[in-house]
Amino acid sequence: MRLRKLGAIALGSMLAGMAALGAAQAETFRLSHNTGDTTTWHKGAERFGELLSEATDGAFSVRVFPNAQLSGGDQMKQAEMVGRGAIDFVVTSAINVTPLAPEMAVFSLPYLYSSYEDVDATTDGAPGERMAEIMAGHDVIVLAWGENGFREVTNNVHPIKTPEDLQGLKMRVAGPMYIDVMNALGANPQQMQWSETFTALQQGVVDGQENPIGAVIIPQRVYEVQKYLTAWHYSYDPLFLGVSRQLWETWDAETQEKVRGAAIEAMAYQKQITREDTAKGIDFLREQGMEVYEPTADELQAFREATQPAFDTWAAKVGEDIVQSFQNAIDASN
Ligand code: X2X
Repeated sequence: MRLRKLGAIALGSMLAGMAALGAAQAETFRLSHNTGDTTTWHKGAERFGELLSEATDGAFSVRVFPNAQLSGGDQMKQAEMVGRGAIDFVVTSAINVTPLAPEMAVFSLPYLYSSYEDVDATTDGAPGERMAEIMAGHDVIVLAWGENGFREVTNNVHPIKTPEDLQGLKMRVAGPMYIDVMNALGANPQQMQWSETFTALQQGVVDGQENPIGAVIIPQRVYEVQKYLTAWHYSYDPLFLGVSRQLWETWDAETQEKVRGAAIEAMAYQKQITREDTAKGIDFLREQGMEVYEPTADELQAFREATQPAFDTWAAKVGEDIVQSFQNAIDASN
């Protein structure tokens, strides 16, 4: 009797274990991004995981790794790792893939865009498709565009109102194009990982940096270590959600549709919260004690002229025809 009961218990727990195994058969994919876990990048990535899990009735799940952990802290290396199948998904910004695909620098050319309408005309149109094809050539399938945003400059030395105010400032930059832009403005640029920048600002290793307000500056509390912000809108940076081609090609068309659908919805959400947080961002930053300067049209023109040499250098690297296709889409939207 006793033995029988024990046997029944053993069988019961074996069955429970098998059921748990069945549930655990959900495939878990790894998604890398290169900002902290408070940003709209992270929220968009988490939303993608939820939507994908729903769309596949729990068969797929996503684990999000912030701060470029999966690429040893190197934000520029993520896309290349996705390309060779070492990482499944990535949420990253165009700037970070320029070592792999220099054409992606087109989005961030200084003063290419004047408004969100301009931006949307390119990411939602033929230029966005063309850039996705270029990324597919590097085995990264772009599933949807999101938003890092218009990049604004902060520093701890003095307000920046003219290009002369940047003279000699030590500026942290994310990638190679910004080295040329900052040099054109007379600053001393230094390329650095984003995950190391807060400490570098805090310790005065650099005087300033530039990043979007809603997606990065506010959620990563840059205002705690920076006094001055100038809303000069000098460069735009899109995000994209991408998947490794190797993984993508293991799925049938129906599954691919589910994955793409989840990505589009998640990035639409990410873009929406980024724009909302940016719209209320300047007031918030002032409340936190930052001195925010909003340049006049003439002052913006002076920044535009000063950065023109860097625009020209990078337009040549990107390819004139790509730059032209972006400009055409922007003109058509105005
Ligand atoms: O490193 C940056 O400045 C960031 C977070 O905006 C990018 O990934 C380009």
